[in-house]
Amino acid sequence: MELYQYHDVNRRGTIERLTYTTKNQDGTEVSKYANVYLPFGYSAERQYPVLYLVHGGGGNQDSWLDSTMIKNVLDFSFAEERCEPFITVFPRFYDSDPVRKGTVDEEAERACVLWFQQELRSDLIPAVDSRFLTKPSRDARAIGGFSMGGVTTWFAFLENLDLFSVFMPLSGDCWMFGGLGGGKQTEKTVKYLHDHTVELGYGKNDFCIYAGTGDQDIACPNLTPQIEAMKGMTDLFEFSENMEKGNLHYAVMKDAPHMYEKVYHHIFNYLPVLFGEKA
Ligand code: FER
Repeated sequence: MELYQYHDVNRRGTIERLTYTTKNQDGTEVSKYANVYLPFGYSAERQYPVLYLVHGGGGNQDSWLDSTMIKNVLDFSFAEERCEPFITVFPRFYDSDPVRKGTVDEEAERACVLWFQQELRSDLIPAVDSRFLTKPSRDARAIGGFSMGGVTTWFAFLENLDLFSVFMPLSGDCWMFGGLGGGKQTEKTVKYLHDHTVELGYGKNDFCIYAGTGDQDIACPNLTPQIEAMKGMTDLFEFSENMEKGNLHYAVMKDAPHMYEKVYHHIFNYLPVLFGEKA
Protein backbone atom coordinates (compact mmCIF):
# COMPACT_ATOMS: atom_id res chain seq x y z
CA MET A 1 0.00 0.00 0.00
CA GLU A 2 1.00 3.57 -0.64
CA LEU A 3 2.39 5.56 2.30
CA TYR A 4 1.49 9.19 2.76
CA GLN A 5 4.22 11.77 2.73
CA TYR A 6 3.87 15.36 3.82
CA HIS A 7 2.70 17.78 1.16
CA ASP A 8 2.90 21.53 1.34
CA VAL A 9 -0.63 22.63 0.51
CA ASN A 10 -1.76 26.23 0.34
CA ARG A 11 -5.48 25.47 0.42
CA ARG A 12 -5.97 24.46 4.02
CA GLY A 13 -9.14 23.53 5.86
CA THR A 14 -10.00 24.82 9.32
CA ILE A 15 -10.73 23.13 12.65
CA GLU A 16 -13.76 24.30 14.61
CA ARG A 17 -15.02 23.32 18.01
CA LEU A 18 -18.56 21.95 18.22
CA THR A 19 -19.95 22.00 21.75
CA TYR A 20 -23.03 19.92 22.46
CA THR A 21 -24.93 18.46 25.39
CA THR A 22 -25.25 14.74 25.92
CA LYS A 23 -25.71 12.23 28.72
CA ASN A 24 -23.08 10.31 30.64
CA GLN A 25 -23.59 6.61 31.27
CA ASP A 26 -25.04 7.46 34.71
CA GLY A 27 -27.70 9.65 33.08
CA THR A 28 -26.26 13.03 34.10
CA GLU A 29 -26.09 15.77 31.48
CA VAL A 30 -22.65 16.75 30.28
CA SER A 31 -21.28 19.32 27.88
CA LYS A 32 -18.77 17.84 25.43
CA TYR A 33 -17.04 19.03 22.31
CA ALA A 34 -15.81 17.55 19.07
CA ASN A 35 -13.16 18.94 16.73
CA VAL A 36 -14.64 19.50 13.29
CA TYR A 37 -12.53 19.84 10.14
CA LEU A 38 -14.10 22.01 7.44
CA PRO A 39 -12.52 21.75 3.99
CA PHE A 40 -11.00 24.74 2.19
CA GLY A 41 -13.69 26.64 0.28
CA TYR A 42 -16.44 25.39 2.62
CA SER A 43 -19.53 27.15 1.29
CA ALA A 44 -23.29 27.10 1.35
CA GLU A 45 -23.36 26.08 -2.29
CA ARG A 46 -22.64 22.53 -1.28
CA GLN A 47 -23.87 19.82 1.05
CA TYR A 48 -20.89 17.95 2.46
CA PRO A 49 -20.63 14.28 3.39
CA VAL A 50 -19.30 13.69 6.91
CA LEU A 51 -16.70 11.26 8.24
CA TYR A 52 -16.75 10.62 12.00
CA LEU A 53 -13.22 9.64 12.99
CA VAL A 54 -12.92 8.10 16.44
CA HIS A 55 -9.85 7.92 18.73
CA GLY A 56 -8.48 4.84 20.47
CA GLY A 57 -8.40 3.76 24.12
CA GLY A 58 -7.14 6.48 26.44
CA GLY A 59 -7.48 9.12 23.71
CA ASN A 60 -9.69 12.11 23.04
CA GLN A 61 -10.88 14.45 20.28
CA ASP A 62 -7.29 15.63 19.68
CA SER A 63 -5.64 12.21 19.31
CA TRP A 64 -5.86 11.87 15.52
CA LEU A 65 -4.92 15.49 14.92
CA ASP A 66 -1.99 15.42 17.33
CA SER A 67 -0.57 12.00 16.44
CA THR A 68 -0.85 11.99 12.64
CA MET A 69 -0.79 14.11 9.50
CA ILE A 70 -4.51 13.45 8.98
CA LYS A 71 -5.27 17.15 8.53
CA ASN A 72 -2.57 17.42 5.89
CA VAL A 73 -3.95 14.27 4.21
CA LEU A 74 -7.39 15.89 4.00
CA ASP A 75 -6.04 19.26 2.81
CA PHE A 76 -3.87 17.57 0.18
CA SER A 77 -6.54 15.14 -1.02
CA PHE A 78 -9.14 17.88 -1.55
CA ALA A 79 -6.63 20.30 -3.11
CA GLU A 80 -5.50 17.59 -5.56
CA GLU A 81 -9.11 16.50 -6.16
CA ARG A 82 -8.45 12.92 -5.13
CA CYS A 83 -12.08 13.08 -3.98
CA GLU A 84 -14.88 15.57 -3.36
CA PRO A 85 -14.41 17.57 -0.15
CA PHE A 86 -16.08 16.34 3.03
CA ILE A 87 -16.30 17.32 6.69
CA THR A 88 -14.47 15.27 9.33
CA VAL A 89 -15.72 15.15 12.92
CA PHE A 90 -13.31 14.08 15.68
CA PRO A 91 -15.41 13.25 18.75
CA ARG A 92 -14.50 11.89 22.18
CA PHE A 93 -16.34 8.79 23.33
CA TYR A 94 -15.36 9.00 27.02
CA ASP A 95 -17.54 10.84 29.54
CA SER A 96 -14.52 12.74 30.82
CA ASP A 97 -10.96 12.98 29.62
CA PRO A 98 -9.24 9.82 30.81
CA VAL A 99 -5.65 9.41 31.77
CA ARG A 100 -5.21 5.71 31.55
CA LYS A 101 -3.14 3.97 34.15
CA GLY A 102 -2.24 0.28 34.24
CA THR A 103 -4.00 -2.37 32.23
CA VAL A 104 -7.05 -1.86 30.05
CA ASP A 105 -10.45 -2.61 31.58
CA GLU A 106 -11.98 -4.30 28.51
CA GLU A 107 -15.52 -4.37 29.90
CA ALA A 108 -15.48 -0.68 30.84
CA GLU A 109 -14.12 0.31 27.41
CA ARG A 110 -16.67 -1.89 25.69
CA ALA A 111 -19.58 -0.41 27.67
CA CYS A 112 -18.34 3.08 26.87
CA VAL A 113 -18.17 2.69 23.09
CA LEU A 114 -21.53 0.89 23.08
CA TRP A 115 -23.06 3.78 25.05
CA PHE A 116 -21.51 6.21 22.58
CA GLN A 117 -23.80 4.82 19.84
CA GLN A 118 -26.78 6.57 21.36
CA GLU A 119 -24.80 9.75 21.83
CA LEU A 120 -24.08 9.66 18.09
CA ARG A 121 -27.75 9.15 17.27
CA SER A 122 -29.40 11.50 19.75
CA ASP A 123 -26.88 14.28 20.26
CA LEU A 124 -23.72 14.41 18.15
CA ILE A 125 -25.10 13.79 14.65
CA PRO A 126 -28.04 16.17 15.20
CA ALA A 127 -25.61 18.84 16.48
CA VAL A 128 -23.32 18.36 13.46
CA ASP A 129 -26.20 18.43 10.97
CA SER A 130 -27.76 21.53 12.46
CA ARG A 131 -24.56 23.59 12.68
CA PHE A 132 -22.72 22.58 9.50
CA LEU A 133 -23.56 22.32 5.79
CA THR A 134 -23.94 18.56 5.74
CA LYS A 135 -25.78 16.16 3.52
CA PRO A 136 -27.86 14.64 6.33
CA SER A 137 -28.36 11.10 5.07
CA ARG A 138 -26.79 7.70 5.66
CA ASP A 139 -25.26 7.52 2.17
CA ALA A 140 -23.22 10.62 3.02
CA ARG A 141 -22.10 9.50 6.49
CA ALA A 142 -19.04 7.40 7.28
CA ILE A 143 -17.52 6.32 10.58
CA GLY A 144 -14.03 5.04 11.24
CA GLY A 145 -11.60 4.77 14.09
CA PHE A 146 -8.42 3.36 15.51
CA SER A 147 -8.30 0.53 18.07
CA MET A 148 -11.23 1.18 20.49
CA GLY A 149 -12.37 3.56 17.73
CA GLY A 150 -12.38 0.53 15.42
CA VAL A 151 -14.44 -1.32 18.02
CA THR A 152 -16.72 1.75 18.06
CA THR A 153 -17.03 1.48 14.27
CA TRP A 154 -18.20 -2.16 14.44
CA PHE A 155 -20.76 -1.19 17.09
CA ALA A 156 -21.97 1.59 14.79
CA PHE A 157 -22.42 -1.03 12.06
CA LEU A 158 -24.61 -3.04 14.42
CA GLU A 159 -26.48 -0.22 16.19
CA ASN A 160 -26.54 2.68 13.74
CA LEU A 161 -26.70 1.20 10.25
CA ASP A 162 -29.63 3.51 9.48
CA LEU A 163 -27.30 6.48 10.08
CA PHE A 164 -24.08 5.35 8.38
CA SER A 165 -23.34 3.51 5.14
CA VAL A 166 -19.52 3.55 5.21
CA PHE A 167 -17.35 1.93 7.90
CA MET A 168 -13.59 2.16 8.33
CA PRO A 169 -12.48 0.04 11.33
CA LEU A 170 -8.71 0.34 11.76
CA SER A 171 -6.89 -2.01 14.13
CA GLY A 172 -10.06 -2.82 16.04
CA ASP A 173 -12.34 -5.86 15.95
CA CYS A 174 -15.99 -6.38 16.93
CA TRP A 175 -16.49 -6.64 20.72
CA MET A 176 -20.22 -7.49 20.65
CA PHE A 177 -19.69 -10.55 22.85
CA GLY A 178 -16.73 -9.28 24.85
CA GLY A 179 -13.20 -7.96 24.53
CA LEU A 180 -11.20 -9.06 21.46
CA GLY A 181 -14.27 -10.97 20.26
CA GLY A 182 -13.26 -10.92 16.59
CA GLY A 183 -10.39 -13.23 17.54
CA LYS A 184 -11.64 -15.00 20.65
CA GLN A 185 -15.21 -15.65 19.50
CA THR A 186 -14.88 -15.30 15.78
CA GLU A 187 -17.78 -17.45 14.60
CA LYS A 188 -20.31 -16.15 17.09
CA THR A 189 -19.30 -12.55 16.39
CA VAL A 190 -19.41 -12.85 12.62
CA LYS A 191 -22.68 -14.78 12.63
CA TYR A 192 -24.20 -11.93 14.63
CA LEU A 193 -22.78 -9.27 12.30
CA HIS A 194 -24.38 -11.16 9.44
CA ASP A 195 -27.72 -12.22 10.94
CA HIS A 196 -28.43 -8.92 12.68
CA THR A 197 -27.84 -6.98 9.46
CA VAL A 198 -30.05 -9.30 7.41
CA GLU A 199 -32.77 -9.07 10.08
CA LEU A 200 -32.70 -5.30 9.84
CA GLY A 201 -33.39 -5.66 6.13
CA TYR A 202 -30.05 -4.47 4.77
CA GLY A 203 -28.34 -6.11 1.83
CA LYS A 204 -24.89 -6.09 0.25
CA ASN A 205 -25.48 -2.85 -1.67
CA ASP A 206 -26.40 -0.88 1.44
CA PHE A 207 -22.97 -0.48 3.06
CA CYS A 208 -19.24 -0.64 2.53
CA ILE A 209 -16.51 -1.69 4.98
CA TYR A 210 -12.91 -0.50 4.61
CA ALA A 211 -10.86 -2.29 7.28
CA GLY A 212 -7.16 -2.11 7.92
CA THR A 213 -4.37 -2.89 10.37
CA GLY A 214 -0.65 -3.68 10.49
CA ASP A 215 1.22 -6.97 10.44
CA GLN A 216 2.86 -6.18 13.82
CA ASP A 217 -0.35 -4.76 15.28
CA ILE A 218 -1.75 -6.31 18.50
CA ALA A 219 -5.21 -6.09 16.93
CA CYS A 220 -4.17 -8.04 13.81
CA PRO A 221 -4.76 -11.47 15.44
CA ASN A 222 -8.28 -10.30 16.37
CA LEU A 223 -9.29 -8.49 13.20
CA THR A 224 -7.82 -10.88 10.61
CA PRO A 225 -9.86 -13.97 11.62
CA GLN A 226 -12.98 -11.82 11.81
CA ILE A 227 -12.51 -10.48 8.29
CA GLU A 228 -11.61 -13.96 6.99
CA ALA A 229 -14.85 -15.38 8.43
CA MET A 230 -16.85 -12.48 7.00
CA LYS A 231 -15.40 -13.21 3.55
CA GLY A 232 -17.17 -16.58 3.64
CA MET A 233 -20.63 -15.00 4.05
CA THR A 234 -20.90 -13.96 0.45
CA ASP A 235 -24.64 -13.28 0.48
CA LEU A 236 -23.94 -10.15 2.55
CA PHE A 237 -20.20 -9.46 2.52
CA GLU A 238 -18.51 -9.26 -0.86
CA PHE A 239 -14.75 -9.06 -0.40
CA SER A 240 -12.66 -7.43 -3.09
CA GLU A 241 -9.05 -6.35 -3.33
CA ASN A 242 -10.28 -3.71 -5.75
CA MET A 243 -11.42 -0.79 -3.58
CA GLU A 244 -14.02 0.15 -6.15
CA LYS A 245 -15.74 -3.24 -6.17
CA GLY A 246 -17.52 -5.23 -3.48
CA ASN A 247 -18.39 -4.04 0.04
CA LEU A 248 -15.62 -5.53 2.18
CA HIS A 249 -11.99 -4.46 1.99
CA TYR A 250 -8.99 -5.29 4.13
CA ALA A 251 -5.45 -3.95 4.00
CA VAL A 252 -2.58 -5.12 6.23
CA MET A 253 0.37 -2.77 6.33
CA LYS A 254 3.92 -4.17 6.47
CA ASP A 255 6.12 -3.51 9.53
CA ALA A 256 3.30 -1.65 11.24
CA PRO A 257 2.56 -1.90 15.00
CA HIS A 258 -0.54 -0.61 16.85
CA MET A 259 -0.08 3.12 16.29
CA TYR A 260 -2.08 6.07 14.95
CA GLU A 261 1.07 7.04 13.05
CA LYS A 262 0.77 3.85 11.03
CA VAL A 263 -2.97 3.36 10.54
CA TYR A 264 -3.64 6.85 9.21
CA HIS A 265 -1.98 5.75 5.95
CA HIS A 266 -5.02 3.50 5.42
CA ILE A 267 -7.24 6.58 5.51
CA PHE A 268 -5.06 8.21 2.85
CA ASN A 269 -5.53 5.12 0.66
CA TYR A 270 -9.26 4.66 1.24
CA LEU A 271 -10.15 8.34 0.97
CA PRO A 272 -10.74 8.48 -2.82
CA VAL A 273 -13.44 5.76 -2.63
CA LEU A 274 -14.96 6.54 0.77
CA PHE A 275 -17.96 8.46 -0.55
CA GLY A 276 -17.53 7.38 -4.17
CA GLU A 277 -20.00 5.69 -6.44
CA LYS A 278 -19.63 1.96 -6.73
CA ALA A 279 -19.44 0.16 -10.03
C1 FER B 1 -8.09 -4.99 19.49
C2 FER B 1 -8.97 -3.93 19.50
C3 FER B 1 -8.80 -2.90 20.41
C4 FER B 1 -7.03 -5.00 20.37
C5 FER B 1 -6.85 -3.98 21.27
C6 FER B 1 -7.75 -2.91 21.29
C7 FER B 1 -5.37 -6.33 21.33
C8 FER B 1 -7.63 -1.81 22.23
C9 FER B 1 -6.56 -1.60 23.01
C10 FER B 1 -6.49 -0.44 23.90
O1 FER B 1 -7.46 0.32 24.00
O2 FER B 1 -5.46 -0.26 24.51
O3 FER B 1 -8.25 -6.01 18.63
O4 FER B 1 -6.20 -6.08 20.27
